[in-house]
Amino acid sequence: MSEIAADPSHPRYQSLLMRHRLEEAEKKGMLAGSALIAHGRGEAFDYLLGEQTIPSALVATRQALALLTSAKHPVISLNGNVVALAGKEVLQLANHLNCPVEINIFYRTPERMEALLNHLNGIKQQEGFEVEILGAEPDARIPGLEGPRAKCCSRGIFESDVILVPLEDGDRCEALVAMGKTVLVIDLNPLSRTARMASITIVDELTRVLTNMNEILDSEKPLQTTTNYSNEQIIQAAFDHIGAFLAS
Ligand code: PTJ
Repeated sequence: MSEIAADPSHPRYQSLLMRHRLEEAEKKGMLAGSALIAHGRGEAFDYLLGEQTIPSALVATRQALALLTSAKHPVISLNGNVVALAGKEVLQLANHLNCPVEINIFYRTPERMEALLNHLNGIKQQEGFEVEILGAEPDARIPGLEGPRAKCCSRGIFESDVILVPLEDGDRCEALVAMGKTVLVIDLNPLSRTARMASITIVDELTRVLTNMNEILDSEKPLQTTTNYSNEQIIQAAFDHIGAFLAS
């Protein structure tokens, strides 16, 4: 790691650390070719949000957690960026929730799957997490999607009722909603089709959301879902925040 990225007092520490994690993951063959572009788009939106968890995102985070803790078959879907940026935090969350994770990547190759599985299994062993890691042997398909990105596991994504899919693409989000699932997404871009399609959209940065979720699970139980929850209002609150930032 560069000297700057290793210094937590540096104002850009968090951002540099995330970039460093992606660089390392790229060397291990974990990432899609467009992973860094996707990250850059996320960074641009995070800048507009003030690189912080805005109040509406925290409301969405709590609602998502309440749905995950009351689900029959919760699952967390993982792509290359999520494993690279927050492999430990996401396994910690799955360990808390006692649910499986499933590696389900858009640009699927055997080499990437192996690199991602190795990385996650290493963290699991090191941290002593008891989490089932699915994805290596898909035996089902997400209806309405073409090609390798439709592949999934029956015991994971296919049979889940509530699914957390950080950094999802719009098509797949739509297909999962069409399967009748409650789809929880994390996306810094409130304009994305994913953000608009999902049941719950958390407009916040991935690692902040996972840290918040783990802290909430450590300190508050049980969580209650809000009955009059509106995803549209939550997304509007993110637009309002960005608008106020740009006007200031
Ligand atoms: O590993 P794969 O093959 O499944 O591919 C993963 C990527 C992310 C490359 C792929 O799904 C992709 O191209 O995604 P998109 O369509 O670019 O969407 C990524 C979305 O995530 C964008 O709307 C970004 O704003 C957002 N984003 C990027 N980094 C973060 C983020 N949101 C929250 N936290 C981040 N760290």
